[in-house]
Amino acid sequence: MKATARAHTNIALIKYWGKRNEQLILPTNSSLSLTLNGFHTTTTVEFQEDLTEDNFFLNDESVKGEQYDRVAKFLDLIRLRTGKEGLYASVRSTNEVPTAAGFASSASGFAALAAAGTKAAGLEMSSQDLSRITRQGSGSACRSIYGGFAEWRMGDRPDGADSHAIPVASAEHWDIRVAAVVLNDTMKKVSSRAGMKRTVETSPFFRGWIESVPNDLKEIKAGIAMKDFEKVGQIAEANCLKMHATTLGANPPFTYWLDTTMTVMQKVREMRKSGLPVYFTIDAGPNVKVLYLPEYEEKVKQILSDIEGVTDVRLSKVGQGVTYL
Ligand code: 2P0
Repeated sequence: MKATARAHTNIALIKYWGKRNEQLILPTNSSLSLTLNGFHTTTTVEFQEDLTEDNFFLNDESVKGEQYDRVAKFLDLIRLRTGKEGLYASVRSTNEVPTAAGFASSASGFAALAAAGTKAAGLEMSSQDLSRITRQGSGSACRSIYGGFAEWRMGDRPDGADSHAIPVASAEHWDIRVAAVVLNDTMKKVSSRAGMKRTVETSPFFRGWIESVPNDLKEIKAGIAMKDFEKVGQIAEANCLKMHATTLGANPPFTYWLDTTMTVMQKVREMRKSGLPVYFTIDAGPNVKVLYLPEYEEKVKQILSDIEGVTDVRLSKVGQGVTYL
């Protein structure tokens, strides 16, 4: 009745941006990510007969409100499978995903919760089953079940049975690195959930986004197989720009970028011009992630740290999938 699991966050090279079913969390496009070893969540779930409701502690603090509701709702999915509907759980999570680094801790959070929760409930699950149920906690989390490079296949079934991640290449396949460039950020955020909803419903550019993803995905997978860094970087950077372009067409329009976001993007382009192979990608926030090869680590870190408005640069390698402790 008790289990502990650890999961790492991931960074999408081909973005998940848009839902076709909000209830089941079914996406409008397939996506592809890199699991990162630097940032993880460890979660223990224990189902206990004497509890009258679920409780959730994050870094030793009791969590209530929306975050608690999402966890309890996810545990309902597990209870539905086991038929033990009055059996509540104690959930204890430790997050080693600095929120300031602009990584969604929901990816590692829901992957760890799903792994620990299903195991504690005695459910036998394949990685694919686990990815499928994790998806219903948070979409991007379904990719964190796997290490290395993972693709979330959107599927086409209305019930979501074919919408889950699959492994594309292991962490050992290719040592590429990610620098998370943290900015001095005071912007009020549009959550990714709200942002993608507004974009799907109102942006005329959304159609162009959807139409362009299948080719990006096909090309980036070829690039990963060949370990062609320029190809992978170019596609990832262009795919990120297309995703962000959709938000400018939304009603009301919005952007996740700050002036310093664009300063970092420009610096990355300059580094490329001077012969350093580096590419950027950006999620639903202002921080920039820079892809680079290990031999350039010192130089890349130095240049990025020197940019005005950059408060921290966190480095990460490719990481492993879910593990049980
Ligand atoms: C991604 N993002 O592929 C994209 C890129 C943000 C930009 O997945 O509503 O937190 O829980 O399914 O997974 C963020 O969306 O959204 C996200 P829900 P999630 O990583």
